[in-house]
Amino acid sequence: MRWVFLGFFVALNAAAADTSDLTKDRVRAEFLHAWKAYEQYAWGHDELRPISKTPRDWYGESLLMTPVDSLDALIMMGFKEEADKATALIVEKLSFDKDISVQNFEVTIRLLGGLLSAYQMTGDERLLRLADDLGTRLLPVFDSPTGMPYRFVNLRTGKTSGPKSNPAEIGTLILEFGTLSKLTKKPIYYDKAKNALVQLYNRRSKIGLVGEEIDVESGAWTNRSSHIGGAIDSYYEYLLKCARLFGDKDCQAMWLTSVRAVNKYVADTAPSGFWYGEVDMESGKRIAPHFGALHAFFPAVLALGGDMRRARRLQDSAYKMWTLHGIEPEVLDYRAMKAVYPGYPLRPEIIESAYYLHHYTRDPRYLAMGRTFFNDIIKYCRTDAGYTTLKSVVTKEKGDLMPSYFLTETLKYFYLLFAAEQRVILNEVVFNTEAHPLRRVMTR
Ligand code: DMJ
Repeated sequence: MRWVFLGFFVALNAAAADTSDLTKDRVRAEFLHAWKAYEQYAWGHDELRPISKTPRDWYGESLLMTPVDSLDALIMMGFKEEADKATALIVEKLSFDKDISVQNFEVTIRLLGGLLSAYQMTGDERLLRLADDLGTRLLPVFDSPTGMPYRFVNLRTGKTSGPKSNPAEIGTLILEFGTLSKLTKKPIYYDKAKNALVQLYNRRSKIGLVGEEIDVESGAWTNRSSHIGGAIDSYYEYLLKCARLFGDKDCQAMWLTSVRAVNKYVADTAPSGFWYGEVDMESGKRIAPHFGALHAFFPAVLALGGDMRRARRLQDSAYKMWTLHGIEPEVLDYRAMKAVYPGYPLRPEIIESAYYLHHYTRDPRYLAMGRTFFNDIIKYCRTDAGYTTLKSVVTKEKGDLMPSYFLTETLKYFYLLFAAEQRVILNEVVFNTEAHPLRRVMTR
């Protein structure tokens, strides 16, 4: 197995040494600009607030969100010195023995995912030990009457809270917990996450849809709104990716049934284009013509699933959403073509979709889209200390946060889109929902 890691690592670094592509170099330069700002103003903390130049910790104490989330991107882009420094910080300072109640979903996709991908790239056992410790501390979330996870768990005491959850938080765990299982040879991680996924799927409506909120104790839906946006999005992504990463046939069957229902009831055609809106999960009746920055992951997933026709059409619509104000809003009314929630928290999904579509079609239009996204983000979100969110894409008023996913997702997908020699990576890994590349673990 070792040669797989090393081959991967060498290929990535050889690729990073090639500086012939100007745009790729611009991405690297902007990544370094953001990373250096984190180093200068927030080192050792979760995230940077770039306007006030102050750190932000999610739970009072730092879990090193930005360094752990960014480590594989640093390695991938060839920033060896920075990667070594981040690794030293993580290994010396990161402890999960903390009396804090954390959100299982975010910690799984950012920290567990980041530790596992960095471990697979480097073979550094200390990262796997941290991942295993974290996984053990998160396991109590699954101790609900249905087996679907609670939203929060205290890392020290194991006390859980938050029974009202949603498909994204319940169904976006199998890639990380599954990989941890394969690497540690502890089946419990895979089994618990898979059971949660199946329990959720089994509660789909007669027409095959899921809602936006479910009680993990009673198993009853508490919000019947069905869509592909926040609170549901990555549940669909993980059904497909679980099949791809683990060859899990149940996941493949659940994905096919689910995407069929989504295409039948949630997809919508308006004068402005092809979209996916909001419907009632039981009747399929339309609730709202809303699509936003989070929904924009779906062209990538459709393309990964082989549905290039819908993927292309939806990406064209998402591009219209972006160009309406020169940067995308969090939520758009696609019939009125008006921003419903006008913020832009530096989200990556539309860039991720351009990357997948370019990978599968080689159509230069997706490179052109990528250039537009990149230039607009530089224009409106760059500060002298990294990048910041926008409170409104209409007024372009700035917020004060550089979320950890900006480095590991938004900039990584730009890099992958423009670094031609990196494109092969999509045939070799499965990206978790936080853009951490995971490799299939070969077991005898
Ligand atoms: C990331 O943490 C992940 O992509 C997640 O699936 C959705 N939200 C952010 C990025 O927008």
